[in-house]
Amino acid sequence: MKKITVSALVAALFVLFQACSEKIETDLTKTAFIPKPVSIAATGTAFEIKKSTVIYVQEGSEQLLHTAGILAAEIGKVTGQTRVQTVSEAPSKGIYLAIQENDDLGKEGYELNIGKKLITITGTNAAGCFYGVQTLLQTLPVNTSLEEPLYLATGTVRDYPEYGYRGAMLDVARHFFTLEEVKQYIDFLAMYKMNALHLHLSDDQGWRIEIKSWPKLTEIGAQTEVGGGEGGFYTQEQYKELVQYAADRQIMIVPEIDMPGHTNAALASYAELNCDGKARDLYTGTEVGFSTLCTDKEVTYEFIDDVLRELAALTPGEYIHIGGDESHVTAHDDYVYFVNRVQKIVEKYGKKVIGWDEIANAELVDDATVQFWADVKNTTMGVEKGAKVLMSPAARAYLDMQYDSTSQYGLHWAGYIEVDHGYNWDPATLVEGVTKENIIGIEAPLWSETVSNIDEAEYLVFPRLPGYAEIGWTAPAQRNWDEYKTRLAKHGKRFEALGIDYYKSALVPWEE
Ligand code: NGO
Repeated sequence: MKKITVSALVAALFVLFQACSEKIETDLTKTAFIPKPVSIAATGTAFEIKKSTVIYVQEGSEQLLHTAGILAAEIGKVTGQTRVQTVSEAPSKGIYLAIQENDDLGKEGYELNIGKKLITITGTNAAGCFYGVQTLLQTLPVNTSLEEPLYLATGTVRDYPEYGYRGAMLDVARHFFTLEEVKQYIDFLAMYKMNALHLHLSDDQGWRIEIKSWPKLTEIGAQTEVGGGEGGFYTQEQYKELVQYAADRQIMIVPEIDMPGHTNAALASYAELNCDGKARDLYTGTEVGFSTLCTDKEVTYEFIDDVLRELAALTPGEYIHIGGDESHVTAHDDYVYFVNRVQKIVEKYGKKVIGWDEIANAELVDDATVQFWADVKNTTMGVEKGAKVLMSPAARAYLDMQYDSTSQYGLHWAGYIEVDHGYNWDPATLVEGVTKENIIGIEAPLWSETVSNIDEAEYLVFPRLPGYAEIGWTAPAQRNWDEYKTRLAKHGKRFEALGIDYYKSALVPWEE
């Protein structure tokens, strides 16, 4: 009888084990990536992640180190611990993150190469590397235990986004969300390669950011919220912490001060901002369109100058959002005069203007962006005036719209948005006269009249958010609902593992 060596036996057992174990997936193309990458090529073997697997980082980039830290924390959950080390040259095994110029991949692109011994993630910049890491994380099985060996299918993903702005909004004014809750929201965006978080920081019901030169905004204006709860605000120190937390995940925060309407909280805090010089009462209802700053008082512009100066100093990102929606009690000419002046203040502090589509009624400064939410005429007028467009059509992309009439939370003034309806549209063809060249990207806003904390918000955010992320990232020709829903179905387990209270839409074949 032929002698069987120990190593041959081990090899045979390994093959047997591989064949028997459903855990080992060697076909990378079967991974349910969201957003869908530009290209995936499988090589049919597997990389084993062990406790000893080291994450190597090309030396010289703080941002890469942060990204490696985030990757190590995630892999550490399945291996117990994972070490990060900077190196000056590519290693021969382990996981390696590096920045490498690659004209084919554009500014945020990356290549993820999973070999049998070495996983390499190269991004054209730090953002690209971060996205490559997110893709790698989606290849990790959900719910693995520390005892089981962990294999990843090998192959190459090459990838880059369709749009440069891929965002979501959180309304922290109608209901206040704590720092921890906003960080959780940021984590959701990061998982799906979104890169902008628009914070709606002020509205009739609350002012949520400390402004040192106008302290009563928070002493008075932050003290309540919809329904009469206690409200809250971010100190400038806390806000900086959020900005940094987001930046570590390649997300820019776009702060919004909504004006001249949606300003009751400010009008309650300072009597002089009202035309009649009388402070308003705090407001905890959900009506819109009843408040306005006094557009012909100089103090109004001194106020805005101070607010925007302090806000710009807290904002490394390029944009400041000036709101401008639903100013129903501001006369048209006053509105135009006001928006013209406020845009100049934003420019003075070195930032680009974004506003809801109504701002197109003003003369727009260069580089202004109009956020389409409701009015096609405003939006096309904005384009004619040379503005860019951010696509947030309420009837498609509002995260606060209900799924159907049985939805627990949400509104339905713009209709119901089931998961397929939220996914099945193309920003570049939705509005006649607004084409890809005009569009900076897409943003899904979550207004918070009906949700008061992150757990309630999760029901509206998931499972629609990944779909908006994919619309922003993946070319329309590569997207189709029937295929997408099978990938989304596999993310249900991920949501559960993260404790996300998602809406289990009957349209998605969720995996048990
Ligand atoms: C509108 C309104 C908001 C509401 C939201 C609710 C815009 C831009 N202004 O969208 O104040 O909260 O609808 O869906």
